[in-house]
Amino acid sequence: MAKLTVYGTPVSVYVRIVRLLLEETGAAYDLKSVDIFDGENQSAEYLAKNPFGKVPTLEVDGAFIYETTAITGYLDTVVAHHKFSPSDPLLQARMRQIMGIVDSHLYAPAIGSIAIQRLIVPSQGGTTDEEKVSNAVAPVKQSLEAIEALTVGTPYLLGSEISIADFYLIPVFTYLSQTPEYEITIAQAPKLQTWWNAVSQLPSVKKVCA
Ligand SMILES: N[C@@H](CCC(=O)N[C@@H](CS)C(=O)NCC(=O)O)C(=O)O
Repeated sequence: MAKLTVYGTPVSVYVRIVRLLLEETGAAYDLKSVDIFDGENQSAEYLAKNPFGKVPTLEVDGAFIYETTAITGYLDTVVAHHKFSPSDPLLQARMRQIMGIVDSHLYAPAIGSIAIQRLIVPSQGGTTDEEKVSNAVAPVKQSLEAIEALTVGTPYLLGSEISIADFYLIPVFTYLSQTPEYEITIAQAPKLQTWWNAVSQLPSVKKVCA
C-alpha cells in the first residue's frame, strides 16, 4: 500500500472530508499540519504542493494531488475499491450533485459566512457581522432543500451505503449545527435532520469532526 500523507488544518471542512473517507476505510495515513490561520498555506513550500494554497493536499508516494473531488475519487478507487461511490449511474449522479452543491452553493454561505461569523470571529475577540449572517441564510436554506430533494436520508444520503456525498456534507453540518441559524435553515429538510442525528454518532465523525 502506498504511503499517504494529508496536508492541512485539522479543523478545515475539506480536510475533514478526506479524513472521513480514510477513517471509514481504516487505511493508515499521516496528517501533516498546514495552518491556514497563520498563512502557512501561502508558504513557498506549501505552494509547491498546491499552487492555490488551499487545503487539503494528498501526497501519495511523492506525488501530490489537490482538489478534494480528485483526492476523494482517487482514494475511493485505490484504497476503498469503489466502496464509497455507487455503481448505479443515477445514484452516482446524485452523489456528484450533492458534492457539487456543497462546493458551489453551500460552503461559502454556511462556512465562509455563518460559521466564521458565529464561531470563529467571536472566539478571536471580534464581533459577528450580522448582515453577513442574515444574507447567508437564504442560500444555505436553498442548498439544504435541494439536497433534501435528492436524498434518501436513512441512514445515509444515498440509502444503505455511506458515500462521498456524506463525507462532503458531514463537516458542513458539524459547524452549521452549532449556530443559531441551524434550526431555520434545516426546518424544511426533515430527512437531513434524521440523517444528521444518525451520522453525527459515527465513530469516524466523532474522531475527525470533534
Ligand atoms: N477547491 C478546494 C477548496 C478547498 C478549500 O477551500 N479549503 C479551505 C479550508 S476548508 C482553505 O484552504 N482555505 C484557506 C484559504 O483559502 O486561504 C478543494 O476542493 O480542495
